[in-house]
Amino acid sequence: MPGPEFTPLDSYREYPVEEMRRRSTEFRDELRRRRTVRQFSDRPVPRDIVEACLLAAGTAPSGANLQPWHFVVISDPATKRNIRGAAEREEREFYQRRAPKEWLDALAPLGTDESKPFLEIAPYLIAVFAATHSLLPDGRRVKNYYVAESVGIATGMLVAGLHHAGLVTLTHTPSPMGFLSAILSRPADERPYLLLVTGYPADDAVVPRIGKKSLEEIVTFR
Ligand code: IYR
Repeated sequence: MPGPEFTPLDSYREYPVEEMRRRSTEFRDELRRRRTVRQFSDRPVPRDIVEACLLAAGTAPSGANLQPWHFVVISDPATKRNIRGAAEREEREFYQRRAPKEWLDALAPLGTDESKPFLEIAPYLIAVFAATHSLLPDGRRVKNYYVAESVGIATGMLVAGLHHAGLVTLTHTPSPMGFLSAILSRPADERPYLLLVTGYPADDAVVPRIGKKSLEEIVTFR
């Protein structure tokens, strides 16, 4: 096993406190403008923009730096149609049979239902997979650690990056989503984590009137 190798931390930048204050509030306000959108335009998005956002997501911290994520970027119309068909089959089951009343009550303010036309309309569907194992450069297959945490952080960074670039996303979690592994031919040690619908919003897109919790509600200082 090779020992650790270190290099100076030359990427770090310290800012004067006033500049830190400005940067933190600007970032807060930028993220506060982000909304989950369910009505997409079919306008194409240059692939290099999505690639830059994926590279940003790939900088996320991960257990033992094993980077247990894989992103499948789907723009092929036939694959999108397959995914929509499979997702709507699961969602119909969910809304008409599987979901307990309590869950449907929690979803009511969002106005969601089993119809998922955006899966065909949006230019990109980014299927995020979480890998239970990694293949090292030397060919060894090792177990990944803190997979859900690592992939969750990377996905959050991807959502923030796409928003920052000027796109909108929908974090879609058809349940169960095993069909994504089959349609996208992913190996058994990769679990579908979520489907990130990505593109421009439709001109007439609307969003539910819902809010975020206050600082007092989400934070305790002690
Ligand atoms: N997967 C379903 C239901 C759904 C569940 C939750 I929790 C949401 O925040 C939103 C939707 C759907 O996509 O409609």
